[in-house]
Amino acid sequence: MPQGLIVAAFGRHFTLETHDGVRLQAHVRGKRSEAVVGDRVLWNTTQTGGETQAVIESVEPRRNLMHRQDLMRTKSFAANLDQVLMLVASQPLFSESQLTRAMVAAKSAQIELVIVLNKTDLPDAPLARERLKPYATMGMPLVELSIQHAREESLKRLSPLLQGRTTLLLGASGTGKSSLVNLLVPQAQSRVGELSQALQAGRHTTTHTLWHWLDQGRTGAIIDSPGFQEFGLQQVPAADLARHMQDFQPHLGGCRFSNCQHRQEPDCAITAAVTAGLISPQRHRIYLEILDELQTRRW
Ligand SMILES: Nc1nc2c(ncn2[C@@H]2O[C@H](COP(=O)(O)OP(=O)(O)OP(=O)(O)O)[C@@H](O)[C@H]2O)c(=O)[nH]1
Ligand SMILES: [Mg+2]
Ligand SMILES: [Zn+2]
Repeated sequence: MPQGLIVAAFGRHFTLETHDGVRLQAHVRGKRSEAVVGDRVLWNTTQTGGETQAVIESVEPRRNLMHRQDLMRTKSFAANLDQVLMLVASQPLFSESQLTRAMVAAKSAQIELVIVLNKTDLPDAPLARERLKPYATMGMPLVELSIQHAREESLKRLSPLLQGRTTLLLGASGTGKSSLVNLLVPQAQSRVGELSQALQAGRHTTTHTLWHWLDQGRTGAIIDSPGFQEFGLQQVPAADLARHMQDFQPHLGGCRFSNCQHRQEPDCAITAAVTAGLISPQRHRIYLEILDELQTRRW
């Protein structure tokens, strides 16, 4: 059976790319649609009403899967990734909770994450940089861009990061994910939203996850995804949350109780690190917010 790559997902319908780079519309056999963008699949053809159609027979084992799990549903972003670029913007000022959630999801899936601050041309950029300081301090890779106003410089910073790798773009609506795809792959012509409209109507310009090759040799790829608002982490066991917080890691193991939840327990190394200014109070607050969520899960 030939192998293919899933390059777009629309519910139960997919676009798959063959070895020769031909793109075909395909659907999955059976009721469950398990394939996601980035999946390698085995496929076949069937005849329906005189038409030849591609059918996905099975999904090859995944190297990793980036997904979020809300209380009611699981949303898979993409599979078999080398890294995630998490886009944040200065206007409207990004949510640190969303950033942290994406970081925890990537860490628990063992996928590297790079923070990209876009729209540094806007007046609120210094505010965004201030908010990102703890992330730089904890050693997160951080890239600053102005896709709209410094195209050449943005390209120069991005290209070495993306060559030969599969990268998922993640971020709230309007942060510039599709603008970034258009900068890198001009023939992609992804729809870019009018910011004011997109925000007022709560609309997402990009509605589907889409794979784009970066080079003729098909070695590097960038995956555009729709902006998210909610980012549930129900896939993460509550007891694992602290070790997925990069700035907590150096202090773990130092608490008096081995099952310390780092709330208000005596001799807690994490709250001590917050008091000592080694962990930002904001990060600790977000940790507690997520922990509460995970401990009230319904199953
Ligand atoms: N000022 C400024 N605006 C930018 C920059 N990059 C992108 N934009 C604008 O931001 C708006 C949203 O950009 P998109 O690329 O559609 O954002 P997106 O992340 O793909 O949004 P969704 O598809 O809804 O998730 C557009 O109006 C872009 O022109 C930038 O560097 N500076
Ligand atoms: Mg988009
Ligand atoms: Zn503790």
